[in-house]
Amino acid sequence: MLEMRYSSEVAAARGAGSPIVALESTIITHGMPYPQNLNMARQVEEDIHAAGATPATIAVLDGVLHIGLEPARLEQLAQIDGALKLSRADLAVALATGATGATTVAATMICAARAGIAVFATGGIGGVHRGAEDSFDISADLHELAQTPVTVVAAGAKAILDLPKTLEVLETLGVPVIAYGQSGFPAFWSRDSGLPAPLRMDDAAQIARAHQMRAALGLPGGQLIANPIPQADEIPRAVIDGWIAQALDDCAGVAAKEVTPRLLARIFELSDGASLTANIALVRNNARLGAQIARALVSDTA
Ligand code: PSU
Repeated sequence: MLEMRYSSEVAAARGAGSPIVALESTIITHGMPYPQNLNMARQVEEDIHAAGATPATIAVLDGVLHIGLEPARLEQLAQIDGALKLSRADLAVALATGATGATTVAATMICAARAGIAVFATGGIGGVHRGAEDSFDISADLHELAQTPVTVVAAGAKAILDLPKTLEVLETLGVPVIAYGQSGFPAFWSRDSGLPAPLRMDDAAQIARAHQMRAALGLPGGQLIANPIPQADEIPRAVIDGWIAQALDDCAGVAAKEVTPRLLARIFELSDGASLTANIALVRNNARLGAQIARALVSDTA
């Protein structure tokens, strides 16, 4: 029924029991313009190789669930106009109807868990949008973290969101939010949001152990590893906050799945590309940490 197609390198890594890091595809189709999106996707895969793990970019192509994309397929996905943005609600319909779409954090977690992949690296998770008290716009990513056992490495939640409310919802859902190497919760393009992170860990092996402890306790859900953007690549909060405010103003009236892509695209324009440079740097940084965690998980279970 469900056809999962593994790339040759992911199939080999599964066979050998070697570490794999899942990657999402919405960041490719909806998060960045072409050709930077393709360069980013390739660089991130190389970073994971260099760190001793195998990348598995996940997407739905013509109704087939791909776990790992061969280079030609990755190139094709990066250029598709009108690829769907698939979250938890859309995944089964896309597979049943032969559609082509990219997976969000939520959908990538579902597919990774299904393929036995425990670690997933992305840019920033979705969360509670500003004004959610009126719009009720809360990303399905948060509920996914509460129910699907995948460790997600992200640079916090995107700073376009209401970060205090995002942290509140994660707490309500019982999702461990663990800052890596610092005490503050990172804010995507900037290292610090000014908000304390609920938990802190400084070591990939300990993060891997915490992942296993949740399973041992019989707890559903994953953990969010909030990995700050490297210092040299960050955009100061005062600077990015100005662009975010302007973008929110310019995108007033945009709703649902369109909100995040439109805001990211507007901030890209306003920042003259600086937001994209930072975004690429933070995804690569998350990929490297994801590979370390995946390696620690494998050596712990060997
Ligand atoms: N990280 C990035 N850029 C992105 C995303 C993550 O650096 O575009 C995507 C992820 O796929 C995430 C989605 O799940 O943005 C959030 O969308 P929404 O707010 O509509 O749930």
